[in-house]
Amino acid sequence: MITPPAMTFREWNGPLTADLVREPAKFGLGQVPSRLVPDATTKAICGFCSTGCGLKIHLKDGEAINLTPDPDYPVNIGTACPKGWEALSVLDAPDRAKMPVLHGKEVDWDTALRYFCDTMRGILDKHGPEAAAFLSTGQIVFEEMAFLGALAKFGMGMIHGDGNTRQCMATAVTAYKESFGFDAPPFTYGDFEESDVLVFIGANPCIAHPIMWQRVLRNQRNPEIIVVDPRFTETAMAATQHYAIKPKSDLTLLYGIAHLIIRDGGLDSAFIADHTRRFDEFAVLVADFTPERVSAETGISAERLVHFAKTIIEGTPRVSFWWTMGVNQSHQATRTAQAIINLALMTGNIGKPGTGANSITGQCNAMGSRLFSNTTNLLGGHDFRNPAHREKVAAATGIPVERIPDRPSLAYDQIIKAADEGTVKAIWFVATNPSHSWIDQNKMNRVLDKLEFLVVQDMYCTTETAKRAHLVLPAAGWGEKEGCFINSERRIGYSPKVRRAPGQALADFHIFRLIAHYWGCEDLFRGWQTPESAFRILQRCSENQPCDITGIEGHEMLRKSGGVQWPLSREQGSKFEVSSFKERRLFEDGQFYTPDKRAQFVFDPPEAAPEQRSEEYPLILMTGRGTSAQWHTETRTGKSAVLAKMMPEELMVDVNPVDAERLGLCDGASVRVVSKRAELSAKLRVTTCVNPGEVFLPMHDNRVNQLTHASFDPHSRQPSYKHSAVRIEA
Ligand SMILES: Nc1nc2c(c(=O)[nH]1)N[C@H]1C(S)=C(S)[C@@H](COP(=O)(O)OP(=O)(O)OC[C@H]3O[C@@H](n4cnc5c(=O)[nH]c(N)nc54)[C@H](O)[C@@H]3O)O[C@H]1N2
Ligand SMILES: Nc1nc2c(c(=O)[nH]1)N[C@H]1C(S)=C(S)[C@@H](COP(=O)(O)OP(=O)(O)OC[C@H]3O[C@@H](n4cnc5c(=O)[nH]c(N)nc54)[C@H](O)[C@@H]3O)O[C@H]1N2
Ligand code: SF4
Ligand SMILES: [Mo]
Repeated sequence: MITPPAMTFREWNGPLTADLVREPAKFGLGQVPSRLVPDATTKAICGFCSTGCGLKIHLKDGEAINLTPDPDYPVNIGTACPKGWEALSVLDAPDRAKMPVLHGKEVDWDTALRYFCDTMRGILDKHGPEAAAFLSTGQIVFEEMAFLGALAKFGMGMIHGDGNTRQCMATAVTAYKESFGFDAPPFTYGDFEESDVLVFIGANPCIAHPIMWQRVLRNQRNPEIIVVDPRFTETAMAATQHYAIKPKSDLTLLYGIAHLIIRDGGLDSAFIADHTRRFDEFAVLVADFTPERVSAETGISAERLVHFAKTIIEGTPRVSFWWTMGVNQSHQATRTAQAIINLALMTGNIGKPGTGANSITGQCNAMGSRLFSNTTNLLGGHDFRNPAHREKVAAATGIPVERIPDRPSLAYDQIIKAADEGTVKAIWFVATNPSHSWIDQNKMNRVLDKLEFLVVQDMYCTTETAKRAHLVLPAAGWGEKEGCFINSERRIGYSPKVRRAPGQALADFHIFRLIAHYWGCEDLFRGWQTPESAFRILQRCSENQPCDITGIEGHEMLRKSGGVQWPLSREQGSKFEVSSFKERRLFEDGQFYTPDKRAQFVFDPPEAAPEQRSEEYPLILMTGRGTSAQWHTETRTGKSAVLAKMMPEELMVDVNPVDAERLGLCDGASVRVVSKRAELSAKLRVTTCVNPGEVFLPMHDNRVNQLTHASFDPHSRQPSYKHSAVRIEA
């Protein structure tokens, strides 16, 4: 039992019983914790994007009062973007969730947790294990994410649970698994600096990953920078070549480039023969993608296509390919990502400095969610369907094997469909705000309103989803709890607790421990006392997997070393020295994770996007990030006065001058943007940054997803947020 005066940050995450929720003050909740040395500095990892910047947190009397970017962290080397600088101020917002709220009334934790367990159990007992689901996030530390997945599935008996990473990274996961045999982004950020040619496809890092872009700017090799984006973005402006293709014509373009690389002698035949499979069939497919055809379908002239291919051929062997949501959010997203992978494989641009087929992740812990959320994959990148994998994870976690489901979850959209049809009756949302962020939002909200039980666990009580919830569980946020994130280059970084959460908000980790206790399954989770003990369990789950992290000596090693990229097996760990392990890329030996160690060419012919222009809706709406100061649904960044100055005051819709003239509208006009599903008002921004026939809206306004057309990639089930038909009216 812990005694209050000796309370430390670590111990807050320590043993917990129901006493805690009855007498929170006794356990230090509502008091300033006493361990931290006054006026000292500690190190953390930013909790917004997947760049994973290191921050120095400055403390006074045990509380974080300020922060500065960490000059010694290998990721950001002393820089941070506006969100990182403002990470502490958004914790002080007045709408922080401070108490559990049940049917609109504040209640104590004991009442909330009894209600949660009674209601969930009632639904699962009455309707079976498929009647309740959880939907989690890439924005909490992976020890918490794994705890949620383990608790819901192994403890409470759910089968279905997915996360907002479905909206974001599912495509890259599926593409890598099929092509490389495991979900394994191969790069290290050093590759930004070591490339001769960087190709960005459907990515706008100047806005979405500004500190990765800083790494590009450090490149001393005078690189060619190619951007493939229908819009003339900030990144396209900084590039040396911009290909403003027709929306969703990427697959055709990439096959056309492959065609030209074959035609113009750019193949690495030795690499293809020794390390890949199915190239010959791929070559047959791309033979039809002549420059003439590709030019007609993409809107890029044949001469420019040849120049694009020539740049890759001449840049080889140091060409790196980078992609983000312009690719992952498409009706043929997985095949498009694989068309990028195919280009890297056929030119041998993989496993060497400055190369790679590199998917940039989105949220601070998207990579952690891919490996450890226990949703699509069983903990540690395992397969629920594989009996040997279930046995292994049972042994590693001490959970009886019969409690591990023998099939993966339904995908997010399938869970929502099941809720619409009434088979899923309860959903528990943790750290995600789908009432704003899900595609075809009005439909989503109608489904949410049908649920018998909607639980939201969030830092703020005012999110669009929390407002619809029957029960809101108040959560501590970044900086108010400890644990690890895994960034885009597979770097695992530790972030400490440097603030006290407001009111009775608790770390998600604590909430899960309490639920295990109230549910009566805490015996199964004896090993999950603290984030660090959960980390140890997850290390055991990762053993002998491509993502093996058994060589990491706990959180302390991560704190001291500037983060560690996976894998780090026990054997590698025994030789670990910071200098030699600072930057590592995968596949240096040309050995992939497939059974025959060869990477696979995967391809399918291009198809048209489901919703096309019509007379009534003649424009294609694209959506995405607006400014580097805005984060998603703005629950956090919307609370900073500093960031507010860096974003537009009103929603602006970008329209080409040709369309504006046709509509007889001028810059700044008030307009309505109308799709088959809904309409919204916005200010017109007349700009050549979008092509005629195309318009753009930032995703941060909570009405934008009312317009979007719900279509999904068939393999990854990721929503295609960037292709809907609309019209504009005065
Ligand atoms: N400031 C800020 N930074 C963020 C985030 C944030 O909300 N705000 N979110 C984070 C997250 S979770 C993610 S996933 C990343 C997303 O990072 P990005 O993917 O870079 O951002 P997006 O703006 O969604 O989309 C990138 C580009 O895709 C283009 N695009 C649209 N349609 C097509 C197409 O058919 N083909 C091609 N080639 N391109 C197309 C858009 O014009 C856009 O410029 O950002 C992360 N970083
Ligand atoms: N139209 C359109 N829509 C899109 C996209 C697009 O490009 N266009 N992009 C999609 C993409 S890539 C993504 S990733 C999604 C993001 O969609 P969401 O996940 O819905 O967006 P966020 O605003 O990041 O929501 C995270 C929530 O978690 C809460 N939170 C933060 N930290 C914690 C914590 O530690 N604990 C708890 N319990 N809560 C916490 C925040 O307050 C917030 O409410 O949006 C998708 N939606
Ligand atoms: S680039 Fe990403 S990780 Fe770095 S400070 Fe900005 S939001 Fe944080
Ligand atoms: Mo994302």
